[in-house]
Amino acid sequence: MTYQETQARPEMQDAILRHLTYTIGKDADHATLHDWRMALSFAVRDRIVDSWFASTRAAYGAGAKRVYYLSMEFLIGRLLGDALVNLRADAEARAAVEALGLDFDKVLHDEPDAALGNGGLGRLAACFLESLSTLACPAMGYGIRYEHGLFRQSFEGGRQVEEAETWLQQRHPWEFERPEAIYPVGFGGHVAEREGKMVWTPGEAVLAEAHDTPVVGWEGRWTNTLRLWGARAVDPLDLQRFNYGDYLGAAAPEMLARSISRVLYPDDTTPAGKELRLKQEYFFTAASLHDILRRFDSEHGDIRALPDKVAIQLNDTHPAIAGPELVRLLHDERGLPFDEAVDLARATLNYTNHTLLPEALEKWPVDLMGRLLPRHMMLIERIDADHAARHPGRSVPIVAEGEVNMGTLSFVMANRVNGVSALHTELVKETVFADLHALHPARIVNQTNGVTPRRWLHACNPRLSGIITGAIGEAWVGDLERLSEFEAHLGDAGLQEEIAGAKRANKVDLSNWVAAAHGVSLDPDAMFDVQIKRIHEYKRQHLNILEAIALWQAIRANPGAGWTPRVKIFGGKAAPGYVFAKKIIHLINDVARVLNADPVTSPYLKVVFLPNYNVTLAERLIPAADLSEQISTAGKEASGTGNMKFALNGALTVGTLDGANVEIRDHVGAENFFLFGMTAPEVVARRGLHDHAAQAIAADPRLAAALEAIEQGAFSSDDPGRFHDITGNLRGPDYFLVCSDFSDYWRAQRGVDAAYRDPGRWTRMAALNTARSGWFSSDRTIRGYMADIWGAAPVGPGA
Ligand code: 26V
Repeated sequence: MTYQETQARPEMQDAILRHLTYTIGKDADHATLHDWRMALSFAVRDRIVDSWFASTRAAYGAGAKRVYYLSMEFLIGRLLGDALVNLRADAEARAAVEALGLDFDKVLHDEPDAALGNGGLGRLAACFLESLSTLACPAMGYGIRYEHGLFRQSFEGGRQVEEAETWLQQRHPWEFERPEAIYPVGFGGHVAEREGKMVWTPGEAVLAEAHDTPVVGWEGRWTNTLRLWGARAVDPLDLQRFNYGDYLGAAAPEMLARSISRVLYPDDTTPAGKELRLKQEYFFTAASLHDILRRFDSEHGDIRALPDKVAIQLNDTHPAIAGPELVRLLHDERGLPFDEAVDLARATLNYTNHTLLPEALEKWPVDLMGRLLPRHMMLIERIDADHAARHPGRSVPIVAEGEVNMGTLSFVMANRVNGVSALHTELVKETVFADLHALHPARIVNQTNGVTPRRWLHACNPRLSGIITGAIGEAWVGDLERLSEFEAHLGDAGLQEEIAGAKRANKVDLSNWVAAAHGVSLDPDAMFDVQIKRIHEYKRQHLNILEAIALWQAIRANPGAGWTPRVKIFGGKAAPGYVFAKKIIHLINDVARVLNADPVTSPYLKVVFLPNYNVTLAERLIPAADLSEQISTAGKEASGTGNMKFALNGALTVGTLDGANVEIRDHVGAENFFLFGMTAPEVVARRGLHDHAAQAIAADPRLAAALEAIEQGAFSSDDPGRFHDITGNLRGPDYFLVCSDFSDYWRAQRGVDAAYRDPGRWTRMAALNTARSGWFSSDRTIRGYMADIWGAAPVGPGA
């Protein structure tokens, strides 16, 4: 008899102690915080496994269609708190941990933040996994088990410093190694024709080894798998070299192979290391497809049924090699005719576009592709010729000017292509894929992004969550559109006071943490104005800091004018090779130092740049924010997802008509959103004016004075020329139209000030943002993918 059959399920406390003793091998008297966190994690994991097995059995039993989400990035953050909330075991765990004499929050905060992604694209993948489980859609995420996630950021003299991230140096309690799921992945070599068939003989191979992490949905009813591949050498040790005493050389094959899953690329702005990036892409795509076909074969007979049973989503072009790889598997290895292989692959694959920025659209040199993946290069050319033959004279080449355009390849090989907000999808149709859209007018669809309300409201903001549940019951957590019921309660003055009190308490918590962790004191009664996201010119953190400088100058000129106290909080990382973005960070830090030391202005205006922005920091900041900065140049931000998290947590947005801001404003009401700036078509027209920046500066003395202050070294007296790159750019090309949008941004911000001075009005607007943001749940997004793209249905018991 098993342990479970002979005993009633042990209480949480017993389970923690059992794991502390038998899994960790420590007794309670000598256990460290880390030991306790591990023991709690294993106790929680046990409960997830039950749901996991039941889900796997149900999916097999139903012969259900599976969804496979292929993504280079999964920005999952910490898992313990999230798992406890979804299992509805957080109160029980808190009581158990406290009964053992420990601080529950300290135990949760001991977990490293798994940063296997750069930003929005990776976090979206993590929210999607959680929603797929919540909706009981049989699904699997596939990615890479990076040993080092996104770099750790600190500041030295205001400059960004990068250090390797080390989340896997400790044992990772959530994953299960799967030594039986191991596949060789080949590179290089040659292709030869044998008996009328093309045979690829790779010159080298590595092994892809699976590591599975269960992803539990709301209320633990369904659990899917995140399968991450680690790279290993086929022959880990060169024994001959070892025996000759060449110990380093003997370990070389293993080192080389492992380098494939060693680090997450922090955006490849430099050509260096490009080859390794392409290897990473093929490595995880090939292993995933192999695994998917193996599972398909074990359940179904005829490979022609593949699109009925399998839907594969390519998260951006990073796994675009899936097109030729699937054709290779079906045609070369399984003997299907080429045309049929292409049609089957296309019926199975779908592609999501996440950016229109030309520098972010992947293109691979033909010689690199041909050297690393010779058979795939041949197939890409054949797919290209086949597409051209099907559309004589109108085709768009996949291979052009010595490069493989991965966006075109993805489009040609996809059943559906989607954008991530209504505006972005229209721009995808009109710009990058205009010609392909004309050939395939039904292929592009929109799926506006969403965020999981479990992590991004219920778990991170328990005060507001409790108030909502008190008013409308708790069904909203699993069905966010029901938040609209909250609106009917907002006339209640008592409830408004509670909402304001919760925000204030969240701000006190944040202020205490900032004081303790970073030694900066913040006034919780000041407006908390927050911009957190990757640092990029199009996101325009420099517009925000220019406004701070202009405001500082205005306060200095007239300190008694009744200014609205404000704290500007920044967070975000710059790609290590992105020099301009790093300058923006340095400028913000230099401005912060001067402004915060100014006794006249600092009661009204402070600036802080919190280092090492990650999922965990977002969970602290978003519930405490009053104002959400969404100020990208219109047409450049594909969607944004932080914008949704802020609105849901009752922050008001100051923003442009870009990405999902447009839809947020439609939902929350124009009167509850601070709009400014040019529209996407106005941006394009304005760029046509050769001196647009000079005109804008000449028309706005505040902007002119702010630029001059930077140029005169007001924030860098030791090096007045430090920011000439930034001011020179703004006075010259100013491609992202910072100067042209400045005056309207200033106007909108003074409107924000006036609204904040009326606390009743502010709280009502904030609460309406929460009540009307239910549509931005990733559950709604995933339902859209299931219906319009995957043709997938939920399966019991969670259905
Ligand atoms: C990648 C790169 C790489 C090369 C250098 C410049 C650069 C700039 C941006 C990117 C972003 C790649 C894709 C991405 O993360 N897009 C984000 O996807 C989110 C989820 O759909 C969306 O909310 C964001 O608006 C979008 O920027």
